[in-house]
Amino acid sequence: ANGKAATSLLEKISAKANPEADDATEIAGNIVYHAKYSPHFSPLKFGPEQALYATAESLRDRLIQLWNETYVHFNKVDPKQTYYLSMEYLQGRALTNAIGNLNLQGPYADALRTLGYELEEIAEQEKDAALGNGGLGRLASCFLDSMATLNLPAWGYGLRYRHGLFKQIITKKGQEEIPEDWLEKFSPWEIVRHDVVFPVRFFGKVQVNPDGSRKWVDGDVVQALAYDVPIPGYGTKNTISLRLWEAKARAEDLDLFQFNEGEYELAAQLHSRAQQICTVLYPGDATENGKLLRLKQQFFLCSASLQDIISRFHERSTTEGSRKWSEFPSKVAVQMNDTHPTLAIPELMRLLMDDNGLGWDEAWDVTSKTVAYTNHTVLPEALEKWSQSLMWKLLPRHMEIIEEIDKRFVQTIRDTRVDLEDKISSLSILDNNPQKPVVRMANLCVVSSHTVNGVAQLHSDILKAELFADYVSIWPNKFQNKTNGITPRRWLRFCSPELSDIITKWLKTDKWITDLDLLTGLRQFADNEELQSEWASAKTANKKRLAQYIERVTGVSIDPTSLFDIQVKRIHEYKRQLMNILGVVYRFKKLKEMKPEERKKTVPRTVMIGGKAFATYTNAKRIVKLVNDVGDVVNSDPEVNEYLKVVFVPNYNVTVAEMLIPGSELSQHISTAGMEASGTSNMKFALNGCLIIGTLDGANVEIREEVGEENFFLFGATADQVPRLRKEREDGLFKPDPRFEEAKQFVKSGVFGSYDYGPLLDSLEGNTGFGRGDYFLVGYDFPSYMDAQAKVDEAYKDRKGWLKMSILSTAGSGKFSSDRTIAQYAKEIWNIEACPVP
Ligand code: NBG
Repeated sequence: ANGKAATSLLEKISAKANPEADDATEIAGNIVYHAKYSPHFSPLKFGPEQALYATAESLRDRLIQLWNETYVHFNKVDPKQTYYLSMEYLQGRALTNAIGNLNLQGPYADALRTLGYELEEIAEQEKDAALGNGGLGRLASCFLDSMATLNLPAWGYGLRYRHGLFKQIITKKGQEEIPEDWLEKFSPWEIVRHDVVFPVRFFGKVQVNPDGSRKWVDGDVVQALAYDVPIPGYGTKNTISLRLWEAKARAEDLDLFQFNEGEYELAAQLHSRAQQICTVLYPGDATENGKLLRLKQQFFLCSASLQDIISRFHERSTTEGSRKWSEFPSKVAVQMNDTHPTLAIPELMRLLMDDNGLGWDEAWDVTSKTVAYTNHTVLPEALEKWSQSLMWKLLPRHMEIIEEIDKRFVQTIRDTRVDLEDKISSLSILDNNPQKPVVRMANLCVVSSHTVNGVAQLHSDILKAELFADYVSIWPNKFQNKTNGITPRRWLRFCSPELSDIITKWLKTDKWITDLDLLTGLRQFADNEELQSEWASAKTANKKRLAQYIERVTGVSIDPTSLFDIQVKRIHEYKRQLMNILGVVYRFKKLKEMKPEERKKTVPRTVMIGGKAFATYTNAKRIVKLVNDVGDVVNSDPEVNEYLKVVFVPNYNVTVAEMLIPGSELSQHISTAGMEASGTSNMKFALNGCLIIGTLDGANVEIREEVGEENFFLFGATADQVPRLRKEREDGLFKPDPRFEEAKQFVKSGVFGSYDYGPLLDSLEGNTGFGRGDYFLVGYDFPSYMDAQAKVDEAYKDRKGWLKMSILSTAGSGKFSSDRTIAQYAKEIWNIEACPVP
């Protein structure tokens, strides 16, 4: 469609706002209404972008209505509510999801067609809301979808970053980062709540009152202003909120005197300091300034959210008088998504004691019954530790409270557990090492929370056996597992409508969309030729769509009949993209050495790798560069490029994932065992009938159990072998496989260009002065990885066999619905119940 034609169509349809519109004509009227009367652009232009905003606003009307009904209903029933605190949400696009959850695809597609557009074309215009880094942020977004769908009384709380995760572009130098700009125009989904504003203090000092009570005073005060994003449930009226805070200075913080003197920057100092807080997601914390800003962000989220939660608790007081604080834990559950919102603990203590007059014991009782903590990693570098001096400076009252929590905890251990005497220095919250005194946030979480959970069975077992073992001996019942999940709406129903329709047809119901265990019903048809052929045509359609996308963004043309092999996730040494690309290098070398007729017998493959590297993570960036360099050489090699293509997919994000996953046939989840807490893309791939090559790590273990070991390409060391293997490596007892040596040598020979890969490859050596002596055991796992890859090729030659495995993979993925995960949190951690809007 073109904008001009659409504009003239627009003039033919009468504008009428009706939030309850559900047939195509009325919806079209609604869209036209917004194009005309909520104008964000010059009049008489109705290009695809204008159409997106008007369409989104027409949906928003309906969502606001449902939202208000939900809020009124929660207010009336007054159930216990969950508040999910997370520094990250990777929402992606919202249009297709909202239309799908409201079950309005047909009418919306028709309405837009009368206006000259295809729904898909309009959906394409939307920018991703990328307020997160990776799995942890996407998990939070899947959880919101499930909370709404399960009718749970719940809220998400986060920050409204002006710039989300950077945009990755690939140049001759490798990855470059440019700022992302989801709010460049504005987001049609958020609604600012000018009446929801809370003050948040930084710096200042502690004042001791004559009665001995303490109060935090002075310093800078910024305002937290709420922006709400509607989260519609699937097939329900319930629509909940993701509340994102923005930092603002007050008008009186502008120093007019200085301004009139011409000192503009000085005059607006507080404004610009407030603005910095929500400017970017996760600023690099390598510098002192970066650290301070990140800590400010964390506190800002916690303080604003808790003030809001407390005010809601009061708002719902009965006429007989205000509520007792002891009831708080029966009305409020706070879930901390990793340690990033740990400051919720001392902030809740402070609000209860200093602002509401509770004593220590009472405040502690309320706090520890309210907060729970999810751990998402065992990587030591990701376990947050904040410098005590920085904390004293920014949050002096909170440091007093943390000291007191620590003191009381240590005393209890001394009094009751003499056997743990020599463990106290590692169990305590404060690490008072004079070189570098820090606060250990994970310890503060474990000591203060009523429940601590890991995110996959293996990960939870490792937490209990290693990281938190001594705490387990103190509180054996505190620790749980909640295996992650993904929303089947976004990750199957909406991203692969073709496959979804086939599933619905064969199961004779679409109930699987909210009851994913029903997918097991596909098992009985796994051998059925008719299903197999339908399955194959859906996969082929998705592969073709993906091939077009790849050609458009990279210029590389790929063969849709080749095996599509994908690895997408943040680039990290423990995730071992380097093993993947070295495997590709080896395959390339062998293909080069083959005679043409031999090559013809091989299985053609397209290897796609995508993901962002943290801007200052040098080895990760080298890996990105290597994948691109290998791709350049392989793809332009006329002897080989019929049999092998290597593509680096730029700027991996939620929307790109929605394109890649449905078109995948093999996906790689190949982290060193014990290091990936769960992984969630593994679940998305398996659900879409993609087979996994992987290690026994994170949720792979459970996926393999569910889909059946014959449908999973397993390789590599197990988590319990890893320490011994590292030791052997150190002791020089490791004998590398010749294939591994050959692949590395080939890279070193300069075949892939002049970039110096020496330092990257040195990280794989056991006895050089560099790196960590192949800490991630790429060398050890390489031979079994290559053997598993050979099995993949063999299996792919058997087309029927492969389709069967693919169907069984989908059939076995029911467990990995985030509906299951959230139902378990609700029952076993939050103690909340569904509260459906009638
Ligand atoms: C990540 C893990 C993943 C896991 C997600 C969601 C962090 C700190 N952890 O394995 O690395 O799937 O969390 O739980 O981002």
